[in-house]
Amino acid sequence: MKTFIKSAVASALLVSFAGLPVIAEANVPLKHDSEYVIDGKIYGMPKAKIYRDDYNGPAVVGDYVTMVPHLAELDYKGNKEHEVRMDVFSQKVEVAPGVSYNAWTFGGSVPGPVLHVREGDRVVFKMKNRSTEEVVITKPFKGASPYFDQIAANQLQKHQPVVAPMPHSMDFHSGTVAANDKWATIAPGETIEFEWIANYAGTYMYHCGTSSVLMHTAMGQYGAVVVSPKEGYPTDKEVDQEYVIVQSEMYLEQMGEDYIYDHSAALARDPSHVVFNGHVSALSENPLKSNAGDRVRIHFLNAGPSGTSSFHVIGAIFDKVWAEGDPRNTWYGMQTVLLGASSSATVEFIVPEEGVYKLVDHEFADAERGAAGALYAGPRKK
Ligand SMILES: [Cu+2]
Repeated sequence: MKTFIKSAVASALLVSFAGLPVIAEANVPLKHDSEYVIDGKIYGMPKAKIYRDDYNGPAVVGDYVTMVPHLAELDYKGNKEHEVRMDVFSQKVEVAPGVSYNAWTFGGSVPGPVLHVREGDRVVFKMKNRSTEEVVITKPFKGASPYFDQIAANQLQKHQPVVAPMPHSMDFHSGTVAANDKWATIAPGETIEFEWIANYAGTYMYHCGTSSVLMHTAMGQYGAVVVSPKEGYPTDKEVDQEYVIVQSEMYLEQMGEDYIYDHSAALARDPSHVVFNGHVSALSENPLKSNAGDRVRIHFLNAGPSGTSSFHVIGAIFDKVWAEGDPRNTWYGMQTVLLGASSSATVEFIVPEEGVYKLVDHEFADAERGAAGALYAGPRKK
């Protein structure tokens, strides 16, 4: 309570002394002495902690952490504090039939888990570097996060534990902090813990920021955070389905029966595969579902690491597009959305009738490398 009053006072002072228009105060209480409020947003997070412990529990923890294309429902009002863990470790994953490689992962999948929060929420994040451990993720840890049940139900990537000792880090584009502190690299066996506030609505990339960033991201270390706007999107009441798609490039070369990462191909921007949600078949084996007349919302992130994406749904037009997922950035009537590496858009369209709607990167060299999927629409129900 005391800290909440501090936040309210900080805003009130700004209004009375600076003569500024009314500034919304922060909705989550200030928690640490280092914190302060500007324009209703909280800055000044305490220093990250790096330590060693013997944690060997679930590698992913969080009530609002899911596997793509799912997005957890925010079943609370206002703002809250989220405890989230995404450990880093290696897994052999399949990205196309017969094509597997030893990926570096957050939480065991490529892309990593989707985190859903509301603008203004606080995230208390922990990550252990478990790259020296064989971490099994196909054994769900019930209750740790919806992610495990979804992984158990969808093992297209055929995850198998692999040991690959390596320093790693976590860079959340959704956080506004000193990167040298919070996004610090940790050695195998170390855990990093830090906090950030979801100050800005949007769909954001997270990735490993350890050098070579090109290599660490191309090896599989990326995912999406969806920060839903405090007041929602204007169409919230009309949306029937909400999905997340993450596009990325793979740079793999065959080595005997296996595939390994090819850094010169990554530097030359010559991907072997371009994928939606980590596998050439992710959204064709398991298409998105809807019904005729539904309004579908997709949070689409182009993780790169280096390519662009021209996202298109064959047979539909995006009647609303929010660039970067910020509801102030509205575009209308778009056939494709062009996204650079780490850019996102939240798109919506009406499913015109029963049928199959292909989802593609309309840069067809990428679609032919795998960036394609489908949405199946059943009969109209309304
Ligand atoms: Cu890394």
